[in-house]
Order: sequence, then structure tokens, then C-alpha cells
Amino acid sequence: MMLRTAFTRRSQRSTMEMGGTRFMSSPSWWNKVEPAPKDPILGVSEAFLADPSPDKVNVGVGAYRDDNGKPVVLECVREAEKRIAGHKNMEYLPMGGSANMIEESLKLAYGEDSSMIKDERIAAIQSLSGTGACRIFADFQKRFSPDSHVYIPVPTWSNHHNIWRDANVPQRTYHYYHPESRGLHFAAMIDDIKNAPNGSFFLLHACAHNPTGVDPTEEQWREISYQCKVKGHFPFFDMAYQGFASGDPEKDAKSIRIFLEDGHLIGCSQSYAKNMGLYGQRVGCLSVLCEDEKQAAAVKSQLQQLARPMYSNPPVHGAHIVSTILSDPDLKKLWLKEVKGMADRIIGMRTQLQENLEKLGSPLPWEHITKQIGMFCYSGLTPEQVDRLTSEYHIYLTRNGRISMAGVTSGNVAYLANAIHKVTTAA
Ligand code: PGU
Repeated sequence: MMLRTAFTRRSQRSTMEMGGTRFMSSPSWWNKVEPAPKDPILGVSEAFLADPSPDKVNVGVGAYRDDNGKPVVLECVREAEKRIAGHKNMEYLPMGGSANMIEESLKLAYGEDSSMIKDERIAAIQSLSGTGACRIFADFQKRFSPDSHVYIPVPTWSNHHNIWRDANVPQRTYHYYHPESRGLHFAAMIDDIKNAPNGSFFLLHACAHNPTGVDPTEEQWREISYQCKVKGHFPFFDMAYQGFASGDPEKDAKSIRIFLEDGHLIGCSQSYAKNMGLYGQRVGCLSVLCEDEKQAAAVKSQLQQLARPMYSNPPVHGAHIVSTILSDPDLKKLWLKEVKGMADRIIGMRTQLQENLEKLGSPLPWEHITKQIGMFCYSGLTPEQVDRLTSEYHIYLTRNGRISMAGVTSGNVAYLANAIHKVTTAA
């Protein structure tokens, strides 16, 4: 504190001495810069950390916690780290990242025996997790389809808007969520697909839609794929939660597989933040399915060239962890078991939250808590009710009413339910 005061006083001086000459110090060129608005998701984590209350609960950020509310490092990750320790150097990866990690990632998204992988039709690079994959893709879109828009669902993960904005790609929206039914606004979504100009870019959440927890059924995906095909749209799948919807990464890739069966060329962002708990390692994969091997090689080289001036090449440790796990049958089996364990704990918490609210005699409907899937519950709480949860109960969540079910535990579910009941029934 003392230090900061002394520093401020010194920096406020308007003149300074140098070599016997007095200089007027001019104001910095950034002195008109205003503070950036708080991030709607990560800003919630900051506020949570700053709250000294022992009762505080963080159901803001989508980060998995165990039933004691503690961050989890998966056993398969611990084991992979042991195997890596002392056996890997810390050299730069190639610009495109780890070839082995990429190959394993493509198998997860496109299918173990995908002919597209064998035919080398997929241009893919290791990315800085899901965010980095989306951003490189958005830049690629801008560079090679400069007049195109991107169609984004309403609502979506807030950072999608930032990513495509900073890549200078204009955004349009398509209907997705239907607030009254708390389900998919399927008919309106299809209309928007039909009404978009031919060849539009559509951003789709592959599974466990964030923030709504509402996914199309298999049959609805088939219709979405068909309509996109009729219009020649380009689907870009953001798959940040593979495994978190059903507990099985294979099942959660169904949307993508349907589009592949229908002969689409697609783009795909994969993240290991959630399903391997590698949040801070920033490891993911960006892929673009091309018409042939030659085109894929060209696209890959361009994706690499977009990455080069930004961060040169991706971080190495997370890539080693992922490739160690996915290329060893026993570790992969352990991973699949652990993903299922995380998904199941969340499903259990959904049931408990709903039951607790019903036990309290809440007059409101809460079935959507158990109907929705993935990490989030789109609760229907208003921004004002969220503010009360935070100010009166130290419960932190985003103002759109999204509850990260991954932060709900046997220890805090009753407290959470009680607080929700209070702010939704009492004035
Ligand atoms: N795509 C979607 C749909 C996401 O929900 C997230 C993370 C990402 C991509 C990016 O995740 P990476 O960590 O870059 O792989 N959303 C979380 C995490 C916090 C955040 O906003 O980045 C969330 O709470 O919505």
C-alpha cells in the first residue's frame, strides 16, 4: 500500500530533472484509456475470489469441481505426467503443434476409422484450447472469405461475439433457445437457416450447448444438416464439452458425424479444458475438412501462418499429456471412465437441486434443471435475482442466470436451492 502511494505521488509530478535540465513530463498516450468492461464470465470469478465470506459459492465459470468443491486433476493426467517426466525435452513444437496430439484429436471428432483422416483430407493444427481454435478459424474465415458473416446462436458463449468481432467478421444471429418452453426453438432455427444467404457460415455447438444446456435431438440434427446442405452453408462446430453431455465422447460427437455422413465440409474446434481438466494448459485442436489432400495441405499451411505472428507455436506440455492419454489404450479407458464420472456427478447434482427446490415448496417449475444437459443450467433467473443471490448469499453466477452445475456439490446444493427459492419467491 505504502509503496503504491509513493509511486502514485512520484508519477503525478509534472516535471523532472535529468542531467541538470528540467523536462515537462507529457501525459502518456494511453491516459484517456477507459477501463474495459468486466468479462461476463471471468469477471464473476474475480468477484468470487475477492469475497471473504466463508459461505461463498462459485457457480459462474464452467470449471469442474469434485464433491468437495475442489478443482480436479484427472488420474489419467497424473499418470501421463509421470510417464512424461524426464522423458521429454522442452523444444519448440512445430508451428502446427504436436502431430500425434492432432491425429488423436481428429479420431475423437471424426471417428476412429474415419476415411477422411486416412485420406489426409483434414487440415488441422494444435490450438490454444477452444478459444484459440475459434479465433484462428475466425481469422482464416476473414482472410479467405472476407465478405462473409457468421451466424451465431441466441444465446451463445459470450466470448464467441468477442472472437468474431476481433477477427472483423460481421455477425448475424439465428434463433436457438425458446424461453417459454425452456427448450430449442427448432422451427425458428430452421427458418433462419433457410433464410440465410446461400453459403453462409453457421457456428454450431456440437454438444452441451453453452449457456442453455439444450441440444437438438439426433433427428433435429439430421434436419439441421439437411437444410444446411440445401443452402450450401458452412458449419463450424465448437466442441468444448465432448463427453460432458452424455458422459461418452463418442456419443457427443454425433452431431458432427451426421454432418459428415451428409457430405458436408466442416470446421471444428476441440478443447481439452473441460473433458481432460486441462483448463490452464491451453490445449485444443482446430480442423477444417477439405475436398482432398492437396487442399488440406494448403489450408493447414495457412492456418499455421495465421498462428505464427500471434504465438509462433503452441505450448508443449498439455499436448504431451493429451497424446500420451489418447494413444495408450489403458489410459484412454481410464480417461473415458473419468469423463463419465464427471458427467454423472453433474447429473446427480441436477436432480438434487431440483428436488431441493421442490421440497422447499417452490411454486415455480424446475424440471428444466434435469432436462438440460452438459455443464450448465440455464435457470431462468433474472439479472436482478442473480444480483440478490450474489449480494445477499455470496453465490456467484453470470447475470444471464446460467448456473455452472459443475460447481454444485452435496455440501452447497441445499444452500443454493434455499437462496434461489428466496430470491424467486420473496420480494
Ligand atoms: N467454447 C465454448 C462453448 C465454451 O463454453 C468455452 C469455455 C470455450 C469454447 C473455450 O474454452 P477453452 O478454455 O478456451 O478451451 N467456456 C467456459 C470457460 C470460461 C470462459 O469463458 O472461457 C465458460 O464458463 O463458459
